[in-house]
Amino acid sequence: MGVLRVILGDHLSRDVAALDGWEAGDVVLMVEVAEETTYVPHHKQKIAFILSAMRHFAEELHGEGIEVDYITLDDPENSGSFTGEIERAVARHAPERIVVTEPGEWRVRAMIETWTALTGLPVEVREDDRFLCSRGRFARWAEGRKGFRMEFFYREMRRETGLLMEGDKPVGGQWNFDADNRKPLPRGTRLPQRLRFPPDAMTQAVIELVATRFPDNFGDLSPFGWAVTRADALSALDHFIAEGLPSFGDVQDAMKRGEPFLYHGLISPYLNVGLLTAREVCLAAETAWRRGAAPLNAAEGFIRQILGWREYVRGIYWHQMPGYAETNALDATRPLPWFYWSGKTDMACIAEVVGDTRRNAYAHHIQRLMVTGNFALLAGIRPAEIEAWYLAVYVDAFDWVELPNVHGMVMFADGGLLASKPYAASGAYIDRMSDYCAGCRYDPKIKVGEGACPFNLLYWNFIAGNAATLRGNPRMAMPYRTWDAMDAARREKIVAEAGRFLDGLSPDPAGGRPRRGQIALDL
Ligand code: FAD
Ligand code: DLZ
Ligand code: SF4
Repeated sequence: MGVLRVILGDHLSRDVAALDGWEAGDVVLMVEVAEETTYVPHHKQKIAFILSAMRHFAEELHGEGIEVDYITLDDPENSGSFTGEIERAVARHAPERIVVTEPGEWRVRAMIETWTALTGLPVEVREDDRFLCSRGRFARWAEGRKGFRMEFFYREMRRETGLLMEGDKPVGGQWNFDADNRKPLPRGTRLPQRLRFPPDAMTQAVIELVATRFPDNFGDLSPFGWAVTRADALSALDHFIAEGLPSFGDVQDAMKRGEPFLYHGLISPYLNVGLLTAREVCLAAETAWRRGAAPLNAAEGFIRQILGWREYVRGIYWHQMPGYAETNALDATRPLPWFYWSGKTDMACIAEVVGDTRRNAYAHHIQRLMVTGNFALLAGIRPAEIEAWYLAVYVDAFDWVELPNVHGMVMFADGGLLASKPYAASGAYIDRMSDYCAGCRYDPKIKVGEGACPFNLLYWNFIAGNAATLRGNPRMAMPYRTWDAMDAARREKIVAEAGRFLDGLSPDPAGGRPRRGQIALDL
């Protein structure tokens, strides 16, 4: 035969590089493998989403007359790994060479590098040109810089793509409208009903497979409403542009009990597996603004997330890996508290975000950053443990995007490469941006003593405990001035109470540590 074209679970785009130049006689290989479904204990919906999207994509290719060799997870001959399946496929098809698009993760890239020695065949790894910034382009931007600030990267990307530009000037005269995008949700706001996609027979079969194979994994499997085809993902995008985008900007950072989606796009899983492209999503938002269907602060805020943050974190990942994951600038070593899995805590904000995550395999950016993330930072959770949690629980989680967000943005474990200061906040932030505190046993206005919000205690304890590393950071001058001005007895009390609170955090209420892949929920 001709070429063995390998399509991984996040390569589900018809124009993915590995399919370029397809000819009759070539075979596309797609494999569901235990190694991928268990490298972290993924949320049940995440496994179902990826496997179902893979099966639908294979069916579409087949419909075009492309030969697809598709190995299911329950195939008795399945070796359980990408590498094992390459070896078996080479034996079955005797190809003259192997073509694959570069994978999204360092871990898989290292595997692919063994394939030539294993099979004796040339392996062509093609650039993933679905991203707007190539790895080479990012490396050129990063060269010689000490700190990588997203805002400067973003401006270059705006210039290069022409998105929201008038000549060489940003439309509206400003690059960034963030200052307009920090409002809490006004009372009585009527939020749009979100589009959900009832499982078809193929998805239903995958749901049953996941229920049988992964009964103890975190998260609800039903109701499952994610799109698993490009056509449905495009409908989800259209729906968001019409119903969500116009209000996306103003309340982008707001949080509300019982409203996990607000005006967010809910498109990250589709972008990340390839059902939608970054370019078409950005163009859809720009077109909505040009038609007058969305204000500029909304369109710019949304485009910045994709053209800016998404491309930037991917650039950081490939530029810094593999050493990036190993740093621990704040020497954080505490084990992950069990309530990240169970949701059982008196902190109403954490209980709400973990509950949303369990039900939907989704939480929006500020929930991830300022609730579960902020807590992990303030409590000094070991970066690798909180990273494994984020990689497991979200339907959109892939190492290249999860790691910089958690390691850099949340945990400051890279010492400030990605963020100029830690995103540390006390309870006042959560109180301002959400209605969570109204239903909480703690009070965000109490700083120390009976009823004090743990985020208040932990915030100052974090400031005190990390003074050696953070005091010299000019952006941290204000909190250190406030801390220094506090009377000594109060400072001592805060540190003592925070210490008692932290000592009470349990990594596993049942005693013993949870086994990877066996996260039994106790709700
Ligand atoms: P919207 O709010 O509608 O934003 C639109 C799009 O912008 C998203 O779909 C996403 O593609 C992109 N985007 C927004 N923020 C970021 C960002 N910080 N980094 C990269 N892309 C961004 N996103 C993932 O796709 N996978 C992850 O594993 C992931 N882990 C995260 C972990 C933490 C701790 C934090 C703070 C953020 C993480 N993000 C991750 C980014 C962001 O939270 C999600 O992309 C977003 O919540 C997805 O929902 P949405 O499509 O409704 O996003
Ligand atoms: C995340 C995931 C899961 C759960 N299962 C599979 C799978 O069975 N087969 C597959 O090709 N991909 C899967 N994926 C996505 C891969 O982990 C993803 O392609 C890599 O992260 C790319 O580096
Ligand atoms: Fe969270 Fe503190 Fe508010 Fe409770 S009072 S919901 S712990 S921020």
